Amino acid sequence: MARGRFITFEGIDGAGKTTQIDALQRLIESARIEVVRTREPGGTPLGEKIRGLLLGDEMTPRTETLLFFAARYEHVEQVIRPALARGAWVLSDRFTDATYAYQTGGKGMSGADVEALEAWTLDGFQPDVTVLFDLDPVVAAQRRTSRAGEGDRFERESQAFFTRVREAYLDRAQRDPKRFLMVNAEDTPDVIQAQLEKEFKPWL
Ligand code: T5A
Repeated sequence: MARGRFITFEGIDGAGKTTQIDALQRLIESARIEVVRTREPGGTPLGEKIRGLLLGDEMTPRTETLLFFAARYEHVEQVIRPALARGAWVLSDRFTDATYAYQTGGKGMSGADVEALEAWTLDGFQPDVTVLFDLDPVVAAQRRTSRAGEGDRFERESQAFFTRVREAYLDRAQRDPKRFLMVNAEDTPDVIQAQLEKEFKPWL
């Protein structure tokens, strides 16, 4: 059986990923292909517990980075690799690029340290495609404030923080243009959905 595809979705908080992952999941399932829909932090019972800590508790950026990779290692070993091996497509709301964007770009952790953790835990394992939803942090903040509640620990960060995160994502995309698929997240949901359908339909 052919190995499945591993697609990740990235962007600053409120960029519109969830909306589009729903649509892409429907498209792939309509071709009778198994889809494993997952997210980071999270994706396993242990990872979901770590998610609760990461989104709720104050901690140093270094602890935060280690916890993201601890949850990710479980996720890759228990869920992602087995799903790909049986031919499923894995759609993950965030993966390692988020650590480079948020912990390195946003919080100033060393990129070399993150690279070392990535090499140790993932041994070169990477998504086949990463869809990057690029959005002005001002627009993203407006979208987030239209939702109920005060948001998690990350969503309460400043606009300057999200500007650095966005720049770090764009830098990663520029360094690896073959893997990244850019989406202008200011387009309407219909336009973005059509772009993703056009991109992925030939793969089905
Ligand atoms: N994190 C994560 C790290 O710091 N390091 C890491 O390594 C990892 C893996 C996760 C947090 O953890 C951080 C990053 C995050 O801060 P989360 O709750 O999973 O937290 O947060 P998000 O993944 O950002 O989820 P969000 O729900 O905030 O954002 P989405 O999914 O991008 O946005 P979505 O689809 O919910 O849409 C937001 C709003 O905009 C509207 C929607 O209806 C919704 O109201 N919308 C649009 N409006 C106009 N035009 C469009 N095209 C629209 N698309 C959606």
